[in-house]
Amino acid sequence: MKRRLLLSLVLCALMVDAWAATPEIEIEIKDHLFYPDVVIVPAETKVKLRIRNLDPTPEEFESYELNREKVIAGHSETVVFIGPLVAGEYPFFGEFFPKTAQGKVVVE
Ligand SMILES: [Cu+2]
Repeated sequence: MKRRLLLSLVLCALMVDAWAATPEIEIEIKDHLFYPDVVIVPAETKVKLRIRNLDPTPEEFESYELNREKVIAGHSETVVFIGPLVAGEYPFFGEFFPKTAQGKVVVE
């Protein structure tokens, strides 16, 4: 019983540590474009994307390669966690305005 408690305390500490170390990157959506449209992140690292939609219309952050899909209401923000990923390029787009809203995550 005691040993189990100790183990869960250690696991908990590790999780807090990993969470605190998660790098955060901000992406803005404005006039149906992503700023920046190229996001560079380190390989094998979990990354937090904070996506801020400055447009009055909703947008959906979507990426087949990242296996992520999330609607962001107008004038609001959301958080999407990605990774850990191997080096490469992972395109994303705004599903509601796919002609203009395009970008990619470059993992290196
Ligand atoms: Cu979608």
